[in-house]
Amino acid sequence: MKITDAKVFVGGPGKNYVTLKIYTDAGVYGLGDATLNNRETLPAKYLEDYLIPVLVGRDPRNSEDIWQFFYRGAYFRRGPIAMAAFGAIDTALWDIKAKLAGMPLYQLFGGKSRSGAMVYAHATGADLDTLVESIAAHVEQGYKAVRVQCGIPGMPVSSYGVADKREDSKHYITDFGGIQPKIEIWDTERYLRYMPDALTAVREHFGPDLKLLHDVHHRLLPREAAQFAKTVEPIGLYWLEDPTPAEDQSALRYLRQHSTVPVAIGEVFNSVWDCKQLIEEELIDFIRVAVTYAGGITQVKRIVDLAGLHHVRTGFHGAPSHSPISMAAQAHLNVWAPNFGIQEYLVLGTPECDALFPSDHTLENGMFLVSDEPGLGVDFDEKQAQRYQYAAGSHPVVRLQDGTLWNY
Ligand code: KDG
Ligand code: MG
Repeated sequence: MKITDAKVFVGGPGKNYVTLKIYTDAGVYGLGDATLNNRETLPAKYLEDYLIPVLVGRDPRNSEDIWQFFYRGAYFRRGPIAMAAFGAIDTALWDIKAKLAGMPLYQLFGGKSRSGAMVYAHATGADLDTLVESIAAHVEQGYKAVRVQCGIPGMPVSSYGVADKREDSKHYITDFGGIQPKIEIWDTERYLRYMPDALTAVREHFGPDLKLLHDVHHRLLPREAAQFAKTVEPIGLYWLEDPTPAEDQSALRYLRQHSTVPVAIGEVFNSVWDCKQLIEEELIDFIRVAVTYAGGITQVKRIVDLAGLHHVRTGFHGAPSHSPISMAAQAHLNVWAPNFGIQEYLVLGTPECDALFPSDHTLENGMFLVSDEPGLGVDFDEKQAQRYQYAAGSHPVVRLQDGTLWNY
């Protein structure tokens, strides 16, 4: 059995999804997602120039060997661009394997450990009242867990994860108005003064059962993060995400010594090596890697297994940038993983997105219910894909009030 061709498609409704389709001589094809948010053309180019020409002719069933071949063969290993490209190939090969087996993908991992995966949605408000409304709307729809991000009084531009307007809430991460980034202003002191009270008010309003998550998006120094974690401890957060910049992993030791707040990290990690120290030292509670740019299913499954040895649960990244292909791959991992925690899930299901990626995965009462179709259970409509093309976009860039650059 041989791979006969592979194509890359860039574009989508309001997103630059990077979709890989691998064709075989057995009449079965596989799908992968290499959407590296805001740098989408790079994994696409990596696939087209360096990987696809070497992939054609290989046996698609040897997904492990193909992964190792590209990873070791690159010599300059890891990094989000390469890992997104390898990940797309790997996901497509698992899709092919499961289709050949005539089974939904989760069966190849060991079957279902649960009926569905609890997801969390994003609630956002430029002020506390709007945030409370946004949370209430999610609770009404059946969500058991929400991430809460709130504007900070006196902050000149809204802070991370805060939509200026309610209808912006799914698009605040990327501005598709061109390659020139918007500037956000950050003020740690105001954040530290305001956010604990805002989170307390939310907890009091919604009671003890709703799972509340909060994303600091790498903005605090280790001592500030420890102080924040200690202060918000009585609120009973489900997790505190990315309290410090991801590069300095030992910073988490300081936080751990001062607080028992559950910590979630890893959305910018690309390999098991990035996760190793945090997991082995038990400095985190949830690992946030994504199939999209952490090397695909082969690599992420390895990370999940390592995490399981250290009581670390999964909380895969699921920002709106991921396409339904990698969200489906994660859904299969989620129903299998013995150490599953929660899944971030921003409903992608606009009619345009459903037409481009038809699937019968469903979301019911805040639970993601995985399809039982053979493979990933998601398809890609090449005709629909012709409607879309790449649009330049950018994440915001963050500065302090005096102009100093800070972490987005
Ligand atoms: O591309 C960057 C986004 O994926 C990121 O900012 C979203 O932090 C994020 C989250 O938790 O979803
Ligand atoms: Mg995050």
